Amino acid sequence: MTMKPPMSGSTDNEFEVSKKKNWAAGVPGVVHSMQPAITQMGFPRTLKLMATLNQKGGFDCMSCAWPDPDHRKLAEFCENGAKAVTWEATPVTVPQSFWAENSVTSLLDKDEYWLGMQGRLVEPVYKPAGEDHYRPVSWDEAFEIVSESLNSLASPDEAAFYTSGRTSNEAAFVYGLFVRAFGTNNLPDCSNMCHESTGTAMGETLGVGKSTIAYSDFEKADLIIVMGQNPGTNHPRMLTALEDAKANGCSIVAVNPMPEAGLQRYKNPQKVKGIIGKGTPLADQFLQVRLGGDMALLHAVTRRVLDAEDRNPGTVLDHEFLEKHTDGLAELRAHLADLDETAVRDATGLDSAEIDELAARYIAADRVIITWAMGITQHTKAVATIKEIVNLLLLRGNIGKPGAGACPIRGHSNVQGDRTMGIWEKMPESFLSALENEFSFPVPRKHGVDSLMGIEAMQRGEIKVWFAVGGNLVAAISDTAAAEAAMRGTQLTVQVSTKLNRSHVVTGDAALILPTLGRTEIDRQDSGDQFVTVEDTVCAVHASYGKVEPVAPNILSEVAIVSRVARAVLGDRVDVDWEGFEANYDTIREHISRVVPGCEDYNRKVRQDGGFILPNGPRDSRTFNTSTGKAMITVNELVHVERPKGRLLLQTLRSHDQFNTTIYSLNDRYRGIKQGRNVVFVSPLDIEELGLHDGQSVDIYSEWRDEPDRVLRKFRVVSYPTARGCAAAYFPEANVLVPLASASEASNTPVSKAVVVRLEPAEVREGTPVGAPAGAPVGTGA
Ligand SMILES: Nc1nc2c(c(=O)[nH]1)N[C@H]1C(S)=C(S)[C@@H](COP(=O)(O)OP(=O)(O)OC[C@H]3O[C@@H](n4cnc5c(=O)[nH]c(N)nc54)[C@H](O)[C@@H]3O)O[C@H]1N2
Ligand SMILES: Nc1nc2c(c(=O)[nH]1)N[C@H]1C(S)=C(S)[C@@H](COP(=O)(O)OP(=O)(O)OC[C@H]3O[C@@H](n4cnc5c(=O)[nH]c(N)nc54)[C@H](O)[C@@H]3O)O[C@H]1N2
Ligand SMILES: [Mo]
Repeated sequence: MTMKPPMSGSTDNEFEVSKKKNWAAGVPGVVHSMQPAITQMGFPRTLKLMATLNQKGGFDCMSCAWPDPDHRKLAEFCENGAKAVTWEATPVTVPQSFWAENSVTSLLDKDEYWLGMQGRLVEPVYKPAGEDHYRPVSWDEAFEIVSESLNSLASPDEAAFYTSGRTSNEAAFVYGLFVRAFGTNNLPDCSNMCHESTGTAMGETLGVGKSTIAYSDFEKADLIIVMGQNPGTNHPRMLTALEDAKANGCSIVAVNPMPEAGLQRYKNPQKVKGIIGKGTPLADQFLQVRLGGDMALLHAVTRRVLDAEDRNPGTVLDHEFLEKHTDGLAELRAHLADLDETAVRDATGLDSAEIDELAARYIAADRVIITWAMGITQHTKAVATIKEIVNLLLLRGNIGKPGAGACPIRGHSNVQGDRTMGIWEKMPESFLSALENEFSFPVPRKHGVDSLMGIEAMQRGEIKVWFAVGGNLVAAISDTAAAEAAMRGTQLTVQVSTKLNRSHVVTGDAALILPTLGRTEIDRQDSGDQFVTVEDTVCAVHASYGKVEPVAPNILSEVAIVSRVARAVLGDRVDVDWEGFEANYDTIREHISRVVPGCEDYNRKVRQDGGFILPNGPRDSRTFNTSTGKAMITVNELVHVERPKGRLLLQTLRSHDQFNTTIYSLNDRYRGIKQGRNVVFVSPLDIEELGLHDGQSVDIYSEWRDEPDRVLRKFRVVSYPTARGCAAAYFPEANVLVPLASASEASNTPVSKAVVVRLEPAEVREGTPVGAPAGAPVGTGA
């Protein structure tokens, strides 16, 4: 079906800024969530999908990795889940004529919103080297092109194979297998830009890079600290868990430079009281920390906990736990003895009384959960900061007991499962040797490239073929201009996708787009309808069944595409039954059960009601698979993010109406923004100090070492109650400003939450493109 796609583009005259909202969900949430679905998809298709979203026998919502509660209610979905479903299950498709009508060059002027709105991709298309148009090709031709290109490389390491976190466990396992059979560990993924810092910090200190709690722990907690996360927008169903916890007497603390709507007040759309009442005030304490100030805050709280123990020995710390299960307390104590409170105040912007209050809450609570997301992971000192979260939890034995633990909240709905299945450029030896035993081919051991290293390798001409299962790397990674130039230097780019995005129009010499089924759709194979499996942020694995007819007949599942690519590329080089994988996903799961730890008897366990929970040493038995066999309390040097005079620190974040690089609308309801995304949120005090005014048009320059400034032009200043010295703008537009070389220590994650910027009144230069590098020639207006 082809329908006229909606028009795109933010027009300045439609732009509106109103008072920010301090509550989330409630009636407007549900109305907003249903409305686009009804307009675009037609009522019956929408209702059918909404009714099976996250239900037993239904499909897993692909909007985020939030877990399902044990007792699911009907309508266990959120506004943003509904948007994701609508976006994927739209009946609008890209017509065949589109490719002849639109050159790749002409598509470069279109924004992500417009590209996505063209509808679902329904046939493989190919852009030969030297040409400016894609044209439809058969699947066999497409696989032949991939095979020729990969097999002509001098080394398998000249290709990289990206994954975005929507890919199912089955597709991820087959993909990782194919890539290693081809001969490389070049398996970068979106996680490199997301929770990599979490995996690094928790892996080292606790021996597992994943949450140490189960869903049921939320309702048992006495205190939940939500750090650097905006659940009202990005994990809306978490608000229900927080509300339930609160009803059981739990206190909730939010640590964030922005007063985010859901954490202040929440109206539960699934409860009548929630709809008509004023909503539940969720956060009992809000610490408006400065960007990057969390490490200092954690040091200061930890120091207060240690001081309290010194004042009343034997009453504060969990000595039994510390002695039996941890190493490093004495070193931490010595290190924090001379904590500089002035440095803490500068870094956090908080006064001592606020920190005292948080420390008192922590000491008073027997069971504490700390959750975090991108506000913590995307900083230079992210890994060290997460280690400090672990330190604080360990002091009172808050790991491995009910209602307590470290809980990173993952982003993409199966980003965690993809890692479990082997999508990582540096999987441990235990996994690689298990794979080798199972399939009897030599599995490469040399570590591969991550996302940033992938771009840098392209810049050096070392990566010539870029193959991506999902995602939109050029828009998602830092320094858009540099990333795009690097991608253009490759020979071939291949994107396995549901919808058009920027990565389809910024290509290598030659380019392929391979359309794939979404999770909402029925996946028919030779042995019958298939289901796939996914893992949520608290390590629960369960099945997901597609529910609606595929949007077009010629689309293949991700498993089918990867299996056929593998057959075309590898021929009989390895003895793997790729055809069998495609025909029946149980055969893939058989291998998973023998290769992936914790997945024994996988086919049976995923068919159980609600699936199963993967084993987790710290959570289950206080077992720590670290270098010392104990949980490691670590010492991390306090580093203050420098903010030169007259500059601001800029974070790049999500609006309420986007999923990463996918833009659903140009609004950000909770923050009071309508019909525009080119905004920069600044505290009124900073606006005044900088001699600017609310509503003014500014150019945002980012400063990095001796590199020339990067600039985003004509952004509108929005006066907003964010922390002093801390500005915010939307990802992905603001990625232009993030220097490629600015990456978190030890995890190599782009530092997208603390970019040093300077705001200058916009130069009146008509037609200067938004996001152009400083000094760029005048081009087409945006
Ligand atoms: N609807 C929707 N859902 C999503 C996504 C989406 O785009 N749309 N994306 C998915 C993905 S992949 C991910 S990773 C998650 C992301 O989920 P979030 O991490 O919630 O996403 P961001 O919008 O980046 O918000 C970062 C939050 O951290 C705060 N913050 C920024 N810097 C700091 C800091 O230095 N300290 C502290 N304490 N706070 C800070 C910001 O003010 C903001 O509230 O959401 C997932 N779910
Ligand atoms: N400045 C800045 N940059 C950031 C961030 C930030 O906060 N600030 N956040 C980072 C984070 S946390 C993440 S996770 C990354 C995200 O990076 P990516 O995962 O690379 O980007 P997405 O926008 O999630 O990818 C969207 C595309 O995936 C495709 N897609 C959707 N569903 C499916 C499917 O079922 N199968 C397949 N094969 N394709 C599908 C569609 O074509 C869609 O256009 O961005 C990172 N970049
Ligand atoms: Mo993410």
